[in-house]
Amino acid sequence: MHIGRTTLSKFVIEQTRGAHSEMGALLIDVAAAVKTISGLVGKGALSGFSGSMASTNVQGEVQKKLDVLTNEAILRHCEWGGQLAGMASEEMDAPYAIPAEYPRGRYLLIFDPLDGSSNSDVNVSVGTIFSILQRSTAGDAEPADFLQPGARQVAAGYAIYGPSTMLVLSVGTGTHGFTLHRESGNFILTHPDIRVPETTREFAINTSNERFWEPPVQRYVSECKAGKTGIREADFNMRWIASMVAEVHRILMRGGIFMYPKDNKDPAKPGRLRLLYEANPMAMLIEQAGGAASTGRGRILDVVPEALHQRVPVMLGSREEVKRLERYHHEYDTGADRPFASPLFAERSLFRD
Ligand code: AFP
Repeated sequence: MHIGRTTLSKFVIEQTRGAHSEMGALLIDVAAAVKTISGLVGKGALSGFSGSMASTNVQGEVQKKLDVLTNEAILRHCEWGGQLAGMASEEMDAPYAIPAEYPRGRYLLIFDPLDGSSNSDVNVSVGTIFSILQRSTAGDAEPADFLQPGARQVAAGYAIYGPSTMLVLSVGTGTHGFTLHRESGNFILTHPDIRVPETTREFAINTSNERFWEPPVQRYVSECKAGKTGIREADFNMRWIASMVAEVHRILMRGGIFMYPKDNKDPAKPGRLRLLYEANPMAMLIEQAGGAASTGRGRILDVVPEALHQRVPVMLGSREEVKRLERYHHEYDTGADRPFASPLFAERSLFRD
């Protein structure tokens, strides 16, 4: 059925020839880890690994047994090959040093082994997200090596474990989707050169946080909800899966916008999603597919990280909608969205009176 079609291995070897040929081998190991995780997740309750651990991760979140197992799966599959200088993950406080017995390379692998894991017990799609950066030389990575803006990523991708398992990847030459052919164990290129439609009538946000959002986000969402009779003059649809991988996948397939904005629910957290292993890889995939990814006040890929587990506001998807949100933030920051409240207007009114 798939004989003669492009496999992931063939694709990455062809796409990374030359300067990044070692990265091809690393991506094949990442794909092997993804297949292991797909098998584990696909067993559901039969795996015996549902439920939580007694431990919490560095973010203070309760770890699922699957969070820990999937983290181990990626470490074991990727540590031995000699391409890596170090790894970092949502589930580990500090970067992981490559064991002494293995050779070192110049790449850095950063990942969220099971995003949306709180959904795994209810049989909703979950995913693995990864980002690859590089150092100038091979050797053991320092923590500071990981703190590079997302624009320097040499590859990014995610796997989605849904009715089918897919791996969606960019090595800087577009965004491409591969579907796991379970019988042969091969990922087959089924979605070459994915493009995000420029316009959309579908938005995704957790509206239970509405009262904590900043005014520009409240403005945007209320305009979408106002539908045909509002200023957008169109009815919008809303989706919320609470699994970022599934939301981004839907946007890559049919357009839309996903928002996890800054809110004041917990002032210590400027957004929920993590920059290095959630926002940056998804931003690269979306941009490579012709979409846009912003904090509301600038391109996500230009944010200079200050900490490994740093959080960031995320607004990504169809370009026109992301640009509209950026404009609303700008108008809010400059006061242009409320001229009647500006000191200049007050002065003018006084003068008129
Ligand atoms: P978990 O991996 O802890 O389940 O978190 C997933 C996630 O960070 C992201 O995938 C979702 O967009 C977001 O949480 C959903 O969170 P809420 O629906 O609770 O706001």
